[in-house]
Amino acid sequence: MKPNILQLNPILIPAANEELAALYEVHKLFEIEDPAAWLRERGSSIEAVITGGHTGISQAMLEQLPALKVVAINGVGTDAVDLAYCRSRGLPVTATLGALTEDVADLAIGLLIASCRNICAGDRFVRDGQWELHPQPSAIPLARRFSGMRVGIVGMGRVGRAVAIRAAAFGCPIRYIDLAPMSDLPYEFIPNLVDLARVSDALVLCAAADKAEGIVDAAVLDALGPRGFLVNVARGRLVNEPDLEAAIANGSIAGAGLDVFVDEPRVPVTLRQSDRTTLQAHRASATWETRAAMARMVLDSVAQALAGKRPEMSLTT
Ligand code: 8YV
Repeated sequence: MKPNILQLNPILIPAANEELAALYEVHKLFEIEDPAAWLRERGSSIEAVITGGHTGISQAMLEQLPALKVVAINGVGTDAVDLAYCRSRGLPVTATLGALTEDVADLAIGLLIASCRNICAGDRFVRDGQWELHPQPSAIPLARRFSGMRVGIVGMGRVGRAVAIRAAAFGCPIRYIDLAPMSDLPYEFIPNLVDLARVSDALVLCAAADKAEGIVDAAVLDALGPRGFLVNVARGRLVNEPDLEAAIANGSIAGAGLDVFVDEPRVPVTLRQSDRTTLQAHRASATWETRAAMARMVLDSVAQALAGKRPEMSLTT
């Protein structure tokens, strides 16, 4: 009999789904009509869970899965899983460490350039026929140069470092904040976020959100100032979203490039309607290349755990 596994999020790589279906009895909770009833009846048979970084799994659900041998996160964020609880159960929680670094950093730079150069507003201007109606060059305000901008990176993990390398190639001086300075980095460490915002033209959020809710608030945005840009490719809840809405509405920052939001897929109307924002639907890792690499890691983690081995990508065992 094939082991039963529970999938909380779709995987978008057909070959990975075929492999999963060949090896396991795959139950897709997102397709089940009454998930609560299903979990009550069948939860005890589940040996592996596959979930997304943003979705994670609640402790209540974990408690309904007594035979569980692994939680395989198809992502790097662990903020939606109680790692301490999983550790206490001896349960491996795995992540796709390293698989999505380059794509997330690429999107951060893309959002930053798009924000500085008003690329999306310019696209709408041409697309909507506004150029023909307003052909004078002054119809679109001048943009802001990205090259050479002072970039402040919040969270110098894999993604933060990859953003730094890219921004440095554009001649940007880099400063960063993290829990402690990192001696292998050539960039200036600033221990306080308001101070970092004050000496940055752009703040790029790359931090884990486990213990950092609402760290970008009105004080940080004010310090970034009316010529400053915010980019978030990490988690929406790093930002105090009402404070960001106010800053965008009243121009106390110049703009924001956002891939993540507090209550996805709901995005506040102020952020949706402003020309100061460039928005994405949590897409930073959404390329064929990265999602295929992530799916491979997920498959390997599940296989290792069900074979009684410690998964190579385990963060808890
Ligand atoms: C993924 C993420 O898109 O890695 C994470 O933590 O939030 C995302 O990059 C998501 O996990 C895909 O399921």
